[in-house]
Amino acid sequence: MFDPSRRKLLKAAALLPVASSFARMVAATEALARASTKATFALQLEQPGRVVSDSFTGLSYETLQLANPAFFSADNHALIQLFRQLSPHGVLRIGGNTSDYTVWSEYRGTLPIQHAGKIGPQSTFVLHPQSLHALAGFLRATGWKLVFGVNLKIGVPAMGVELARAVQQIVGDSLLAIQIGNEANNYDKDYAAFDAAWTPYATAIRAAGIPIAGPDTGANTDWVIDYAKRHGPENVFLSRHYYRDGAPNGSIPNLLATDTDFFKEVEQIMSVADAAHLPFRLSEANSYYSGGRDGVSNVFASALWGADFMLALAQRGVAGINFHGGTLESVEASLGHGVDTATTAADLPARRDAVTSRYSAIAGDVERGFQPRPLYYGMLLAQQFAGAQMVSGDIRAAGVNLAAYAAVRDGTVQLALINKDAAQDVSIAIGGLKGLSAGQLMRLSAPSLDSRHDIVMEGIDGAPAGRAINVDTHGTCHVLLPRSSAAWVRLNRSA
Ligand code: BDP
Repeated sequence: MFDPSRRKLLKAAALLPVASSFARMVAATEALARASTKATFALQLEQPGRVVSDSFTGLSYETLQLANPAFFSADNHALIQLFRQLSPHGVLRIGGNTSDYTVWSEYRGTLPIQHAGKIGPQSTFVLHPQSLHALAGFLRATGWKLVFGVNLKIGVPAMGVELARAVQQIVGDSLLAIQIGNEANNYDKDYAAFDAAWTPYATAIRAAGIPIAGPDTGANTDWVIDYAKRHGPENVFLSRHYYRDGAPNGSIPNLLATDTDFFKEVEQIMSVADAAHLPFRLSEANSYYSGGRDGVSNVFASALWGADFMLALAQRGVAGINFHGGTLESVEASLGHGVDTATTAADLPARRDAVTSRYSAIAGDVERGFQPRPLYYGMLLAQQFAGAQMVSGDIRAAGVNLAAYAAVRDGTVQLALINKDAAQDVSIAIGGLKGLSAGQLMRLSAPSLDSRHDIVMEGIDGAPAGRAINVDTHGTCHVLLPRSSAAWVRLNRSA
């Protein structure tokens, strides 16, 4: 017979483990709060800053990636999905060392033989129209714009113009700009030599009604400034590259320490770019050159770095960043290395990793499919700021390696809190939020800083939706941020 008291008992018993795990969770949170270092982030909502470009997020690939027309193609649904999830208005840059060793299959003029240096591509790559047609389909399917680099190093402007024309005809409105040469500061003797080689290309490409950008230098700010002064108005944006250092010097602590000197250079460029009313992009960037550092560039630390780095740039008014990556084969060829991607890895994620360059934000290839790398999640966090207006805030973090950013959009306030400290949990009091009530907090976390997989960004990808968060009557809200983790917060205006 049905016994209601027995049913109640059973129900209560069933809830016991839940209750005790809830109690454990509360106790753990309280313990964390007691043990954590206190920090404050005081917002000045009345001091709005830069508006973050809608097309802030970007990726960069070697021209050699186009060797397989099935890679950037309207049929590569898995890659299209990952691009679209990353940004509805992103920028794909095609270039790198292999762009300066690319010849256009349709060019009928004579070409000099390009000699290979010690580092860099060891042979030329013949680009066929089929790859550009496929790329056009990929761009239409993703909604992304294209920045495309032509070969300056070979010194044949006529071929550069023909290729630029073909790109424009084939991809149409998806073309944002043509760049001429990749890191010419690594092969031209000085700025004057570069300018002399570059000018015939630029003149002819512009005469054909095709937009250009540049100078796409490596780690060189002076050339960007010289170029802006001489050619600023001819360009749709200014560009240079960034890598923290070479792969042999890479480490997690190095990556997570702020590169203050570089931001000074960014500020220098921005003052010139602003005066010329020109956007400035890091058209190619990543953690460590020479293809990235295994165990650093491809682990969770790179997500925290990527989010912080992007937002530090956005705060300074930089218009965008293209993280370099792609298959291991394409990137290693850009450095003059052949690769053997045969792998014995049993599982698919590891096999995809094995065929991918170490710093790439997306792993995989046409054969094995694609998956996000940790860096991808950091980019997703920063992408939440696209189109928003940054606001100033004062961080007091008592020795914790903490980064914090705020922005406003349609009356809502959003925050990115990034605890890059591997040793300290932090309890942050965010002040200056009068007029705001409640919102949502979404965490970005992983089992550890060196996790290659199992990254969770709440609010996306079937992950938990995040949790409610409140602003108190003093206009303060409190966030507990465990070491090596980040959070994104969105707060609404009080009704
Ligand atoms: C940049 C090059 C790119 C390389 C990268 C690297 O433009 O082609 O793949 O360095 O060294 O300088 O990882």
